[in-house]
Amino acid sequence: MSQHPENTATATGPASPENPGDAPHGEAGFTLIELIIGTFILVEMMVVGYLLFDVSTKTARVQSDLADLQQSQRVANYDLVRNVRMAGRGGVTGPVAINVTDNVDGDTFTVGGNEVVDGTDVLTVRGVLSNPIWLPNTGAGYTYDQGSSTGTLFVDSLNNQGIAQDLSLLQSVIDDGLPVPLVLVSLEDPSIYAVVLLSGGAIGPADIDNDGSVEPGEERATINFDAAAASTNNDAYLPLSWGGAFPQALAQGAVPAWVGILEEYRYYVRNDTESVTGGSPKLSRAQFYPNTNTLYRGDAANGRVDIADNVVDLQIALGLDLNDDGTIAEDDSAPDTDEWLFNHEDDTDTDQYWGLGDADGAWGNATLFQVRVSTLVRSERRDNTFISDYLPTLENHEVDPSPQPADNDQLADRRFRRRVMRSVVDLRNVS
Ligand SMILES: [Ca+2]
Ligand SMILES: [Ca+2]
Ligand SMILES: [Ca+2]
Ligand SMILES: [Ca+2]
Repeated sequence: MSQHPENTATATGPASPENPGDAPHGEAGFTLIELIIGTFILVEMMVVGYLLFDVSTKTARVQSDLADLQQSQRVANYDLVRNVRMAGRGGVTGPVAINVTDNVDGDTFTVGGNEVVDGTDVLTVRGVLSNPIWLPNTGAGYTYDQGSSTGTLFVDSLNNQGIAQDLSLLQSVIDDGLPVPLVLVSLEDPSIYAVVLLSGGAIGPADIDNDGSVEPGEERATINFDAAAASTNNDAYLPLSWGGAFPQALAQGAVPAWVGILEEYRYYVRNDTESVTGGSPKLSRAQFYPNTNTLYRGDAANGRVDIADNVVDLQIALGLDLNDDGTIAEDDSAPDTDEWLFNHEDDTDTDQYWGLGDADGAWGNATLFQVRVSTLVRSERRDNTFISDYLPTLENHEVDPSPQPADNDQLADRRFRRRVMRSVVDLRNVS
């Protein structure tokens, strides 16, 4: 308590030199000049601050655009590569498994009623891609009647090796009467296969292990197929068979080695003209009944499953071993004569590869080893301080007409940041 008076004395003591109250009168405020200079400095600082803020905002935006672009491209390539890798699963080969519609005409070409960006490629992938592959019951029999071109086989909930088989897809396809194709693969020669209409059947309890009683879960699918040319979709299905028709090896009675439901997906760059923002092109995927233009389950939603935004180009090149030496020769200086199809504008000799069943040219006889998938993705927004690097071509498709943008349209295209991603897929199931 004895300290208090001293403290009080200090507080009420003589004014210190720092006390403004004691300052000379002339220094009490700012002169007009000082005010002007001070304001000027303040404005300068605000301008600098704004510029720094603006630069950092722009930098952040560019970085976020680049991150979006890379993410979009990863998603696109992941989905493409995964399905290309699976192409041919279930036994189908060559152009049946992988096909390309090269540099489509955007004015006329559509996929499932959707517009496609001009000059991009459409990639068709076929195989038993997401569906199960079943081993038919060898004891229950297999019939094929040459007169009516129809047959029957049996798939059990446990196969001959005692492994469980999921019959739910068969159940739903039969219940819904979907005109899907079966792939039947010959037991004698697995390179021989048929693609035929699944025409009906039934699934029900059966004593599949022959122990005299039907236990829970013991089920047998009776699958009817129809190889008559006039039957639904068979004009599209039968040509996908080995040799282009129902093969003799399967007509003569041996149980197929395995069976599956063939799927087909088409990847394309969708011209999103409905978007209110002017439409960013998208990588999209459509599912069809194979080799037809009928969407799976007749559902328009199966015509456009959008995978990634801002994908402006999809280009596919096929590595075909023309000289049978087991490798794909690449020659960047002579892409017109190497073993890649569709990496040069002179790679026009394509009908042989496409002609299902009548492949007779060099490309048509060659083994498909590799598929090269290239995507060009751009940022969501233009950056008006930026011109992207000159990209003359992506595979056999022209991207930039000239090194420097020659008009406003070309300049507008080059204002986007862009990125090419290229993946080479070694095919496991296609030979
Ligand atoms: Ca192309
Ligand atoms: Ca039983
Ligand atoms: Ca070669
Ligand atoms: Ca070439």
